[in-house]
Amino acid sequence: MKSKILIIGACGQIGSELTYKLREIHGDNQVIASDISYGNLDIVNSGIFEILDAQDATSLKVCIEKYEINTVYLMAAMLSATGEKFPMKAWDLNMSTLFNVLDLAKNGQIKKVFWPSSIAVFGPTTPKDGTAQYTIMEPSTVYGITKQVGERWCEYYFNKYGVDVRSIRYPGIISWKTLPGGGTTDYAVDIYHKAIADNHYNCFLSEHTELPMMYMEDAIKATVQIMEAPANNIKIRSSYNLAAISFTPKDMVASIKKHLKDFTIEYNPDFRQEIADSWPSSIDDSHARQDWNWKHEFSLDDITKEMLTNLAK
Ligand code: AKB
Repeated sequence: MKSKILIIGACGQIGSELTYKLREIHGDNQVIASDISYGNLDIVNSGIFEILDAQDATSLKVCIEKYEINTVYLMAAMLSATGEKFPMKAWDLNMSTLFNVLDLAKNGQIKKVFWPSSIAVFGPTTPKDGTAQYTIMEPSTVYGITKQVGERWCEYYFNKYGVDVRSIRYPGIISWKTLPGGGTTDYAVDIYHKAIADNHYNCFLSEHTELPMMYMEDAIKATVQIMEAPANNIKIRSSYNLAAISFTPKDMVASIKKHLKDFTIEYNPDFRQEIADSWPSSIDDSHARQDWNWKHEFSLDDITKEMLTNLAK
């Protein structure tokens, strides 16, 4: 089956880079980028682009039929920090878009679905170090609740209706091309921008807050890998733990100082500290490594070098 792909949320941090990568692999005309607004002109002008509100089931169906789409990457979501400000909006957006996509797949109009989950499915009662695939999951953010519930529904649609849905629990993702928006891990991107602009950063998390993180190139590689793996290799139909590295803001400062020796930081934790404190410090992703050969490449120092070099251009 030749893939005809729709990316929902293509203007966002992961959606934009996924669009470029999938066009490289499948060809420009095979990949339709869509978003609710013209949020990223590079993406809008980079190939076929549709304005699409995936909360509206009819508009989504029309778009799927117009382009004879068989594969959907549902990257639109309200993230953890914004979700705490607008709980019902986060619930409505994150759940309705998922149901709209899963239902089209259940009816046979879509053959394959990618849906991102997150480390936010874990909560304050989850063991923090080397968090296992199967463990206590009592998320305390609305975003985490939507991801946990979404995982259960993905598994349900696979078991009951045979929907080929695949998912990854992304950690914080670091990239220089498109800014993240509304997440708790966003500090790990902001810090590089401010390092280049001001040689100083005002950090909204405390210096010892350790969180799982990953460079965008690794995240895109994992996304492509899980979607290309034979269906039989995908043993987990809720969502896979996925990990690369874990570090604290203090570790980042040490890494940045290797390039910018006068870089300074101050710590002023805000409401996002409580969210970060409820998440794991590190993740055991051995199932992803076993089932579809996942392996990360980028260390913290690799990421720092890439970020500072590209942002300074
Ligand atoms: C967030 O911080 O909300 C996201 C995530 C970890 O899913 N980056």
